[in-house]
Amino acid sequence: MARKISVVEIPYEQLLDPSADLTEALWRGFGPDGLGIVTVSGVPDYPALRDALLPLAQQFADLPNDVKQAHEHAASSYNVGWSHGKEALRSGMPDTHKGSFYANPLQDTYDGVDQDTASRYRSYYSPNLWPRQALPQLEGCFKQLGSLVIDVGLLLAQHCSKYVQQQLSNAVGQPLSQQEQAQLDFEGQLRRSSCHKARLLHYFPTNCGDQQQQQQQVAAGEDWCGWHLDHGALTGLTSAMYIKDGQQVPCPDPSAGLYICDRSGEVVQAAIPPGHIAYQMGQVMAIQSGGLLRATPHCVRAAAAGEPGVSRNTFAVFMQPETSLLLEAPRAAAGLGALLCMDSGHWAPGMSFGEFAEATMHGYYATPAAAAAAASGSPARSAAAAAAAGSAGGADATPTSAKDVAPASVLMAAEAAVRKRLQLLVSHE
Ligand SMILES: O=C(O)CCC(=O)C(=O)O
Repeated sequence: MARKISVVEIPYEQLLDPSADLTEALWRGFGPDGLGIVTVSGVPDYPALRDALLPLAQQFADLPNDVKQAHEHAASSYNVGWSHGKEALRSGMPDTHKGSFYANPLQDTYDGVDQDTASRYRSYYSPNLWPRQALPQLEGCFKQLGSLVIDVGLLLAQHCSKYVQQQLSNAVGQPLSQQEQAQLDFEGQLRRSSCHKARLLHYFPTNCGDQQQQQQQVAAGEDWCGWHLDHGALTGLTSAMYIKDGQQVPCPDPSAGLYICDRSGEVVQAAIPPGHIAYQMGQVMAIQSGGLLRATPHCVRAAAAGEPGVSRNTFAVFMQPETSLLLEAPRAAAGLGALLCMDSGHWAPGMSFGEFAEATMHGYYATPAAAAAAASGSPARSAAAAAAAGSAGGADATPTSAKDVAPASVLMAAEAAVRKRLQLLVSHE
């Protein structure tokens, strides 16, 4: 059984103070030994907004099928509105365990985006599709909580910039150039972006629907959400709410929930307290920091057994830069070797975020034809293609096995050297 760990906590009051020194917390949470996740406690209004939104995941899932289908959007590869059974499980079977409702919580339309960009990146630049008649309260609750999670994430991004800039200027022994500082202005890049995407997730009770198939999948170790790295900048995540018959209930299986693969390859269970917002590091900031910040390999394990009829509901907010942002690793990081030891996935120098996201998505397609079908937004895709399309809006890349995202275990010797070097830099302050 995996160890349960508590995640590094940063009080909101500290985040609000731009001069607060969060070096230690950021090092422990996002540094080379960290899990790539921190939680923020004490955010005003957060508990009430979470309590208002998460039950709506259940209510949307309970709507008649034709209503849900009317809120599907194939042209965005199901990265807008309702998505169910479009992603694939590790076995290649369509994932019917969970349903997601996707939207950009900050804007409904993209009038300022040029036509070529909008049609190339339809998963980002397709208008929101709200169920204004079927579930009118969803839009307001989704936007309110989504905006709050982004606002707090921007504060965190600002501290991450400061942290990385300090480490890098210590490493080179001089202040960074203005250009280098601008490349590391994560907060500014995210504040200007129109590519954020939030996902209201509903994991159906493990013992509803095709019980035999579900039991076989859980017995085979199939996860509710497979191992992956988020390919955006930062992902805000609420703790999950379990619901039965419209009422909140305790989690039916203590081993269900979020798991993270740590830097030594050990899989641990991460607990997010209900009053905290968690932030996971994504590949974008990992690349941009030259590996000083590490992305989080994570998955969600299903409840193996328990009371019938209990669903899991949560909300993930993928904070992402504009598709045109050039993704660069800082030159000052070259000597640290940290970049060599991290999983930068399908990134290559010179790529924009949009190209990186596209490469990430296509990298997980089973065949070029499936990739092409999904890129064209065709609904007639294979489950594997659909799985990758699930990541297109900046959600997550869904690799086929844990080994795809556990690079630390094969690079441990090099990691140890880099860790020592970085530790010296941190303690040097
Ligand atoms: O359900 C969760 O707790 C996490 C969801 C997740 O990892 C994702 O949507 O990428």
